[in-house]
Amino acid sequence: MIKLLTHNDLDGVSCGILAKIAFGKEVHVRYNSVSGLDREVAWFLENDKDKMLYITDLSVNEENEKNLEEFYQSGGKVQLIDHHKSALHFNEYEWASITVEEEEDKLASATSLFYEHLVRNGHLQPSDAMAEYVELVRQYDTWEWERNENWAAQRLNALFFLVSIDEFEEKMIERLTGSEHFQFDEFEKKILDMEEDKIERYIRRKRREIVQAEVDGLFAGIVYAESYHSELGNELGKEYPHLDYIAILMMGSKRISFRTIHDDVDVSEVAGHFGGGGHAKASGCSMTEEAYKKFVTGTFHLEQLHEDSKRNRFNVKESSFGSLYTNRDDDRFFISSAKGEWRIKQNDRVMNKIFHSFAEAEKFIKRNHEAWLVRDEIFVQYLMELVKSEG
Ligand SMILES: [Mn+2]
Repeated sequence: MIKLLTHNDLDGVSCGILAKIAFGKEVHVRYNSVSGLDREVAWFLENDKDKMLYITDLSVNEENEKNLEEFYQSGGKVQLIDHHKSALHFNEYEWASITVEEEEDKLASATSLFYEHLVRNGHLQPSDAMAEYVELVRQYDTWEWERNENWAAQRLNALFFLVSIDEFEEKMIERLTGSEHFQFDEFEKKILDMEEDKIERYIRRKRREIVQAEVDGLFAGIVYAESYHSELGNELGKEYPHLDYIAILMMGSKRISFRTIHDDVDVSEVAGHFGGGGHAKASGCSMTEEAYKKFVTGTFHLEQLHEDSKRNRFNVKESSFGSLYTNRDDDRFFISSAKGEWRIKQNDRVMNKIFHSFAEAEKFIKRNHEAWLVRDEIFVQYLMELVKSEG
C-alpha cells in the first residue's frame, strides 16, 4: 500500500489526482494545510509504517525530518518531492528531492515534478491530456501564467475553488484518463464565465473603496475584502501603480494579505514586520495591535482614492498635448514633456522638479496629492482657457 500526504491547493491536489491514476486503489491520499501536515506524518510513523509514504508540495518540521530519516535508514520507504526554496536543505537526504527550477526560466511545481517522477519510474503512462493538465497547474502555481496570459491556468484554479475537492478529483481523473486533450466542458465554461463576471463586479466595487497611506516609508493601498485576494491585489496594483503594495484587510479572521506588482518591493518583508511572512509578491500576517493601529485606526478617516477617467480620447496619459489631473482641493496638475523631460504645472505655477518619465511625474502627484486624470470635457475647457490667457 502507498500513502500520499500532500497540500490542499491545486498543485497539491493534482499530485493526488496523478497518484490515483497511477496506483488506483493501492494509494491512500490525504490533503493537508501547511500546518496540518506534521500531525499526519507523525501519525503515519506511529501507525502506517508498513506503507510506502509520498509527501508532495509540503515539507516537514525538524522532528519529523529526524524521524523520517530514521524510518528510511531502517528500511522504510519514503519519498518527499517539493519545489519550495525554503525546503532546499532536504536535498541532503536520499529520500527527498527538491527542485525549484526545472530548467532556466521554467519554475517547477510539485505536480510537474511528481508527474515526471511517476513516468520515469514506470508508474504512469504519459499522455497529452495529462501533460497539458500538468502544465496548466505548473503555470498557475508558479505565476508564470500571468506573464504568458495563460487564462486556462487561471480558470483551472477558479474551477478548483468552485467545486469540492472530491468532485474536482473525480472529474479530473475521468477526463485525464478518458480524453485525448485536456479541456473544460460546456457546463464548466458557463460557471467559469459567471464566476469571472462576479469577480469583475467585486473588483470594480473595491477599486472605489481603496484608500492610500504611507506606512513605514512605503505607500500602501488599503482595502477591506474577504475574497479573491490574488485577483484583487493584481487589479488594484495595476490600477494604482504609484502604490508600493496593496494591503487587504479581513476583519472577521483578523488577518492582512499583502500583494505587490512591483519587482523592487518585497511584501514578505512588510508582513515580516508584523510577525507574518510569505513570498516577495504575496504575503500575509495576523492583525496585531500594531498592524491594527497602522492600517485600520490610522486610515479610517481617509477618503477613498478617485479613479482615473477611463473613457477619454484626448486627456490620456503620456499625450503630446499633455495630461490633466485634479485633486479634492480642486488643484489642476498638468503633466507635459519637452526634450525628454517631464514637468508638472500645478495651477499657474510650474514646479521646479524635473522627471525623467511620465510615470515618475504621475507617481509624484498621485502620492503627494492623490490626483486623478480628469474627463475630456474638463481637459478641453482647460486647454481653451490656456489659449485665451496666452492669446
Ligand atoms: Mn506548489
